[in-house]
Amino acid sequence: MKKINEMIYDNILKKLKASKKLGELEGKIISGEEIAKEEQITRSYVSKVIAKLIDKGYDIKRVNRMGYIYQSDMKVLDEEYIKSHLTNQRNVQVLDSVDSTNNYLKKMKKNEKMEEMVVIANAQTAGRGRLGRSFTSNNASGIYMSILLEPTFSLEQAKKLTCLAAGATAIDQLANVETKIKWVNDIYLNSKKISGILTEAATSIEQGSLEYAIIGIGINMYHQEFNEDIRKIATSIEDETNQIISRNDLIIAIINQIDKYIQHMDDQIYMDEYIKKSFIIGKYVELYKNNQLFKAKVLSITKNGELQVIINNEVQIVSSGEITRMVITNE
Ligand code: BT5
Repeated sequence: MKKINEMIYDNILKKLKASKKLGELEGKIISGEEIAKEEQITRSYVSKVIAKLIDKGYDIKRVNRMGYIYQSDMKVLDEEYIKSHLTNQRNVQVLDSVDSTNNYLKKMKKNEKMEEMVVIANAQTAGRGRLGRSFTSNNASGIYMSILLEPTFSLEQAKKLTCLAAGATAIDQLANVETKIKWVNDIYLNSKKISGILTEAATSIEQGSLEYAIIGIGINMYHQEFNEDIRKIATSIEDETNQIISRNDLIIAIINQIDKYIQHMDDQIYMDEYIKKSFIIGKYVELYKNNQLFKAKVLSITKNGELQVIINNEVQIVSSGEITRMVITNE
């Protein structure tokens, strides 16, 4: 799409916002023709600008042949607001669209010396899960963010960052729900997945030390039409609770909690939270290890975030790196 003129974009947004009076749920209807005339642009240009606003998270209803109704900016990401509410100062960048926020930080890190930062995208064109799997994140209905961390901790501790991020209870507090964790990186609400975490790190081979770590977090916030495969297993906070939670507020709460956990990493409080929320303890599972299938019963999760299981009457410890897939079974 051709770049949209910023002044026209701002004018249209202002006009839409002004149509809604304080205390009202939505603004009055504004016709596309009226906007086009005032801005001296075509109606198709108006509809392009509206599409862009919707992509950014503005709630704007299209009314067939009549125009547009402005509803709210509750879902719109606000760089400055997020930045000013973080306990630990760090740079925050909001993007309209990117292949993957994890990739973006990795590329930036390669090209320049960069301090700790957070990048958040309204949409990802190639959002990634673990082991080459993909994460659906193609519109502004979720949080898709990556946090770049400088190593204030060891490589051993970095291996537990996924558990640290998953143990963060910000979703529960803000949405007043009780989420559960499916080892190792999936967060569930009412038996469906609402969030996934992808932690990646760069190490120095010579020194055997950590160069940096990236925690990537995807959260389904608002209703969206998932494709058939995902629909069966995924849900969003809105679908489960009927609430529209501000993405900005949840982002702030998550980052602040992660920072707090990192500050007290040695205490491993996060691991207690992680274990408490894990729903696979006591369950029977099928584990895929080196393409081989093992039937197991989960006994517990260790302080290192590994799974303690019984396989063929023998107690074994398995780490997430060894397991390519895990399916919960009845027995
Ligand atoms: C994950 O992997 O769930 C990790 C997802 C991490 C996404 C964030 S977004 C910001 C940052 N940038 C990235 O590129 N990634 C991170 P995994 O456990 O491997 O789960 C992937 C599987 O979850 C897929 O194979 C689908 O079955 C399912 N899935 C895909 N999209 C989903 C969604 N939006 N909600 C729930 N499940 C989904």
